[in-house]
Amino acid sequence: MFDRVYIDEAKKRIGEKLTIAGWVIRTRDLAKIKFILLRDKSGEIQITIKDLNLMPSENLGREDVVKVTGETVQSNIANAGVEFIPEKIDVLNKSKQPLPVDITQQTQSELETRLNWRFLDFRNPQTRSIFIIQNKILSSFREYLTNNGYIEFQPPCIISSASEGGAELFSIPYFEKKAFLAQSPQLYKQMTAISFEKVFTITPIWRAEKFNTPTHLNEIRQMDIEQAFADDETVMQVLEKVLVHILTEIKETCSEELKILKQENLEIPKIPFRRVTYTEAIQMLQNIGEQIVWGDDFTKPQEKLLMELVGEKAFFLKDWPGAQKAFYAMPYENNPDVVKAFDCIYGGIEISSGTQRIHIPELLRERLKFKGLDPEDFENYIEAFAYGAPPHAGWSIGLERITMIITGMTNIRECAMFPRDRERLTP
Ligand code: AMO
Repeated sequence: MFDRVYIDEAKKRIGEKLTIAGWVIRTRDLAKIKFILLRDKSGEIQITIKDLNLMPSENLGREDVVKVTGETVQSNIANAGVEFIPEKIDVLNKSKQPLPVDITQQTQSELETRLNWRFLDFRNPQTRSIFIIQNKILSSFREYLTNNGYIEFQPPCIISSASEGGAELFSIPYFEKKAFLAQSPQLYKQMTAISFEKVFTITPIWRAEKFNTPTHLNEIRQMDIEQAFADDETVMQVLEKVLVHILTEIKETCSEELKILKQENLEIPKIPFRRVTYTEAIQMLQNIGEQIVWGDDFTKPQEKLLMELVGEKAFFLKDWPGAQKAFYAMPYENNPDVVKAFDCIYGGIEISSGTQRIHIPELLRERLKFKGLDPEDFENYIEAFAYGAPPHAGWSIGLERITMIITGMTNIRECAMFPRDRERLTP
């Protein structure tokens, strides 16, 4: 068994014989004394070597992996107030030198280089902080929904038809048939919600969008809910609570990481978030001279402008033109051009969107045709609503987008461990 204690624990257990292990951050040589700064997942400690016979025969370099047995002592000189005095130093593995990326916080390598060497970049405190926060986003999302009666479901990732519009699908050969990578768990969450009532999932999805932007990837993780006996307003209220829960958890448990990322002033938006209708938003933009007409989608800069005009970090944009939203969005009875759909804008970008769904088979067929899709391709899904499907609604949060805003990143690639974009398939 590999017996060792983490550095943060070793720092507290003064005077005990212990073994620690980790990576060499740097070494320093004085005439009769040597220092190794050692890092593991819990922290850093200075190892002070007064008996030079203990030094490994080969010089130690950055990121060499070592195991050290010795004891922690109080120190007036070391920054942390303690240092580790070794009895034995074993080199477990050497690292090639020089390192291809700088993993200290002093100088940052180019993003492309860091992504090429992602496993090393994970040792950079800023990158680590992004993914520790992302982990918290996921666990607090799951925790909130589980505690509030939602069941986690597992959608398939290989599907036979589009759900969000045909243009963005990756197709794959599937024995004698053609299949696609899921672009959303949409159809499956509806089919589970009309029986389980409250469901959620965290799942990868793929979009074959050709453009390269700071807010788009071709593979993302979506955090979705779907709820029966619900309309758009019901699930907007769930979204507000989920977002506030996630932010509160991060504020309480990730203060160190927020500090490293200079986001310690993370605000928790007040519930209820403001609801701005699509029509009001168009008027706001037109009033300041933006070129936009009713029916257009907002550009990313216009989403940012709207945030300034609305004056809130988080708000909803609701009641969209049907042409802008997917075929399954429920139209208003008295105004079928407008659908019960919403986006949540947070930190100036769309982090989530949702709708009340159409639960009436005939209306669904009609809307599919209106969107230029063939109802025949969706028969299996449409049939699900012919056997007592309650009104239902749901939404999806893009994991990488919400991570961007919370961690203050301007490029979404920073927020995917192994991003997939138009150019990048490795690592
Ligand atoms: P939508 O297509 O708006 O809706 O996606 C929901 C959320 O997923 C994220 N997202 C993306 N993030 C990065 N790169 C992309 N290419 C990308 N595409 C989407 C965004 C977006 O808000 N089924 C519906 C949701 C629903 O109605 O329940 C859907 O997928 O954060």
